[in-house]
Amino acid sequence: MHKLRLFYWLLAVLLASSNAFGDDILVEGAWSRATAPGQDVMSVDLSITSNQSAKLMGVLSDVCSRVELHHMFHENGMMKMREVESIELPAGESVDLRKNGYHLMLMGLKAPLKSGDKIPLTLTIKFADNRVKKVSAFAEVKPLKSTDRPSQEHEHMR
Ligand SMILES: [Cu+2]
Repeated sequence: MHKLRLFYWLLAVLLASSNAFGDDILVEGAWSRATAPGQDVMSVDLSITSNQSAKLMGVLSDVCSRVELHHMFHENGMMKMREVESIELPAGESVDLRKNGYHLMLMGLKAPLKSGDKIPLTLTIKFADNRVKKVSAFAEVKPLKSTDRPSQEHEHMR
C-alpha cells in the first residue's frame, strides 16, 4: 500500500514536471489549424495562468523557423497587427491570448500542419523577480475548416 502510494506520488510529480503543468504556470487549450497548400505561417491560440506576476517572453518550436508574439489592434478603422516583445501575465489570472488580442505566430513552417498533429511549444516565462522558467506544451492541430475560428491568420500571409 505504501509503495503504491509512493508510486502514484512519483508519477504525479513526473507528470507535473514534464508536461504543460509546471509548478507556477499552466498552459491550456493550445490549438492551431491545419495549413492550406503553400501556407507557411499559422497562428496558435492558448491560455496561460501564472500564479505570480510574470511575462511571456517568447516561444520556440521545432516545426518552424521562429515564433512571434503578435498583437492585433484597430487603427483608422483597419485591423492591424504587430509583433510585441512580451505579454503580461497578471498573478492568478487565466490569460486567453485570443481574447486579449494576442496570438502566437508560427513563421516559416518546415512542413504542412495536418489535423491531429501536436505542435511542440517551449514557452519562456519571466517572473517579476526576474526568474526565468521554460514551460513545454503542445498545440493541437484542428481541421482546416474548423468552425471555431482561430485568430485571423490570413492577416499574416506574405
Ligand atoms: Cu499575427
